[in-house]
Amino acid sequence: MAYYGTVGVGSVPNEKKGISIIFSNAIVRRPGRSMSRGLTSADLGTPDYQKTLVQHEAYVRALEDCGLHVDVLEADENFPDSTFVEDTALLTPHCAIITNPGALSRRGEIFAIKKVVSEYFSDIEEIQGPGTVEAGDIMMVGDHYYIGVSERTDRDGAEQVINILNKYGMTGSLIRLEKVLHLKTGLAYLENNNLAVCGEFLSNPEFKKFNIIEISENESYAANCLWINGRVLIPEGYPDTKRKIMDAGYTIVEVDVSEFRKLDGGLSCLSLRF
Ligand code: CIR
Repeated sequence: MAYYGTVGVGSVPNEKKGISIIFSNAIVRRPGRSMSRGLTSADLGTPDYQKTLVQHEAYVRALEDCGLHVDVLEADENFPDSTFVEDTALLTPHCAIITNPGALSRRGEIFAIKKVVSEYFSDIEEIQGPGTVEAGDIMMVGDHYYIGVSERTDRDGAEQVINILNKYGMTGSLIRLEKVLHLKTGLAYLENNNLAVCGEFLSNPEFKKFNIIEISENESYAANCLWINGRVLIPEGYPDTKRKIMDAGYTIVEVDVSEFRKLDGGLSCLSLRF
C-alpha cells in the first residue's frame, strides 16, 4: 500500500530527496489481440500485437526496477482497451474508488478490476451512474486530487470523487479540459512541487504555484510521464523532455510504448500504482 516517506535512500539511489508518496504495488493487464479494435483518435495505424506484448513486458520490468510488486492480470479479450487499467480506479492511501468510464465500450472493465482491488483495499467506493469518471483524468498531489472534466469524466462524476475524497480527509478540485483526452495526457506531477506541463495547461492559473517543467508541443506525448519512488519513466524517443527532466535532478527510465500510443495510451494509463 502507498505511504508517505523519504525517497533517495535505500534501494533507489541518486534521487531528489523529500517527503513523497512511496508506492509498493502496481496492477497491470496484459494487452489482448482485441486491442486492434481499441478506441483511438490517433492516426498512427494498428498496434503490432507481438511488439505490444514485448513493450508491455518491458514496462512491467521498469515498474519492478522501481521497487514495485506488479500484479499482472491476464488479457481480457472482451474489452479492447482493458490494458489501460488506470482509467478504472483511483487508488489512494486511504481508499479505492472504482470509476464509471465515460467510454461505453470500457464500462464493463470495472467489474474485474473491483475484484482485484478488493484483494488489497478494505475501503472501496464506487462512482454511481449516470456520473462518469476515468481516472486518467485524476492527478494526485499529496492529499489533493485535480480532476479533469473531460469528454470521459463529467461534472457529476468529478463531484462524486470530491465527496468521497472529503470523507477520507482528502480534497479535490476541478480542471476543465478543452483539447486533450485526459488530464494526465498533458500533465504529470513529479513530486517535490515539480509539474511537467504541456499545451492547454501551461496557461492555467491553477498550476502557477508549481515548478513548471514545460514539455514542448512537438513532444506532447511525453507529458504523460510517470514518477515512481524517485525515478521518472518517460516514453522512449523524446530527447528534449528527457533533458529537461534530467536537468530537474531526476533519474530517467525510458520505456518504448509506441504501440500503446497508437491507441492514445501513455505510460500512466498502463498501471494502477499504490
Ligand atoms: C481510450 O480511448 O480509452 C484508450 N484507447 C486510451 C486510454 C488512455 N488512458 C489514459 O490516458 N489514462
